[in-house]
Amino acid sequence: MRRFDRRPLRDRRLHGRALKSVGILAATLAAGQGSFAAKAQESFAEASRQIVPGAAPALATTPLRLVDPTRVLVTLRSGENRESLRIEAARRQRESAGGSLDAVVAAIEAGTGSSGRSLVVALPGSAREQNGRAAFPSVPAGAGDFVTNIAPEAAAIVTALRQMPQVASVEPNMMRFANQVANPADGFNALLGIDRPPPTDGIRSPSPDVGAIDAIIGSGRVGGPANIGTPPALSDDPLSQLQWQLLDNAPQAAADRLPGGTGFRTYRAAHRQTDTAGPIVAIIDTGLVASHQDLARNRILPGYDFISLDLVANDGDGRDSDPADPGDATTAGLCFTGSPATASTWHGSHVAGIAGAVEGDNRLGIGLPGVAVRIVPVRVLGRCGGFDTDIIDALRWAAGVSVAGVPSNPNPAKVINMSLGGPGACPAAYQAAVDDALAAGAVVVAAAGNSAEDARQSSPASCAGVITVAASDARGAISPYSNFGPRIDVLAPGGNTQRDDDRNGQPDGILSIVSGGYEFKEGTSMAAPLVSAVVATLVAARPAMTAEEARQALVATALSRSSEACPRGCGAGLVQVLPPVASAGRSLAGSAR
Ligand SMILES: [Ca+2]
Ligand SMILES: [Ca+2]
Ligand SMILES: [Ca+2]
Repeated sequence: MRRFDRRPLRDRRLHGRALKSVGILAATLAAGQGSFAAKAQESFAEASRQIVPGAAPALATTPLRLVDPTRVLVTLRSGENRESLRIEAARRQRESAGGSLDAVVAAIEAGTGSSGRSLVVALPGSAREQNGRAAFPSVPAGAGDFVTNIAPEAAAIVTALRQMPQVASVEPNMMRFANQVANPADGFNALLGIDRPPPTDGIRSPSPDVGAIDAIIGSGRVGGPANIGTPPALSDDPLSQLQWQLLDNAPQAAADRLPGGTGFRTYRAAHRQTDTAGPIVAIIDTGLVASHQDLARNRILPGYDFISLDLVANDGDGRDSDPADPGDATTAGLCFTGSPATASTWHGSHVAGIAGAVEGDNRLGIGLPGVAVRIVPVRVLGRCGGFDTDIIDALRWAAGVSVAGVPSNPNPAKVINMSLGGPGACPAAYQAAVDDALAAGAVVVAAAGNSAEDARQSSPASCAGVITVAASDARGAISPYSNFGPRIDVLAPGGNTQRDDDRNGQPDGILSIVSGGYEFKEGTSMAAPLVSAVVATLVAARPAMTAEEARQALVATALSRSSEACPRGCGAGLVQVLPPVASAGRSLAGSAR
């Protein structure tokens, strides 16, 4: 999360680790993959003893909130709706002297995006964009009421709305961010040959990534001495050998298992022949690079682009039916004064690939985790992040709830993945949208956030009813960037690109698709979609499963963590997918037969 404050945090963390004589991690960034050979000289047991996730520094800086000065989120009390609010405002307008409430009535009448108890109200007096750059006030989190940072006439409307008995809350429309840690792995991605554009010939024909990976796996050229062993293939997909998160779980590392494994290897062995029409998983993110060769095109369903501001959208228009990801690169100063230039993340494609958007056993790239899910790409994040107003509409739409001004989703999702977030406890407007999605039958999975802080201070991770996922490394220990605490439901592999605990000479990031190839990333963003994949296996066995039943099944099969591996709380522990006959889902699966 917080794309813009990741870099200083990472720098501090690296510095702190270097002081703990794990200086090879700092060298990783400086020297590329060569430092991983040094890392490989530690035994796995030695590495496991160095679990110090609690050593991650607390955030020293106050994170910024980027607030849209032109819109607010109004959440009404139970039983109220926009019409009852409008009537109340009109009554107060008649009784007031001087027409001071005219603007309030007009704002309510023009309110959009209404769905039940939620309303988006436009505010006068400011712009979101000036001269092609964002013009958002940036407000330090916890700096008090946002109305002090918006135009006086807008603040007057907010104050008047808050006085209406129908109104439960008036909240700022904030920016949220992808929960991806700034990626240090780009240096060795060149080794994989993935900086090149994808080949355009047939999907099953030989492709550069196959040859590149042959040069890496098992050769010792990169990994140095003492590899644990070349893992047996998870599938026909050559890069699946780098998908350590899918290995089975065991206390001691071996060729086909890791302490950080989740059991998908065995699961897939039993489910290779069932790749037809799995559960529908919506990915609420940056969109999808639909031209990627490894995408399972017949399992990508129509999505939607919910980004309303073109500065964010980067596609020349507002909302539309095309969720393709045109990139989210920014120039310096685009998002706020002093914001750095950033490269495109292709975050949504990466997340979708982890959840199962790729083709399995096609002898290309990476493999599938569990069942062959169908993917609904829903675009909400672009340049600078994404607004609450767009994310909340997207969440409802993904679940099949109607959203004003948008055609209904013909393929309501059973699982909704949200690898995004921002500072602060769950806003009422988010909770209302989550409640609507749950009521529609969806299971909502959210990344816990990457601020190394209590997940109760991040949203939507902190919203009631979502499955909140912290990130772990190949040892099954919480990753140092991961949020933690009592709000976490389960831990899942999000990677740690500063470690090589599986001893293959590659950083232990999570490999997935990006524009032009594949990339290791790390973050709770990468952990959440693997939990979505686990939920998909549960839902495949029992389609009517509720979100709470899914959460209980995840908790029942998770492997509890020691206080050393997870000192500040990661819920039930490391998530596991188990074949239905052996899992806590057995009775659930059985009842569906
Ligand atoms: Ca658009
Ligand atoms: Ca593949
Ligand atoms: Ca590795």
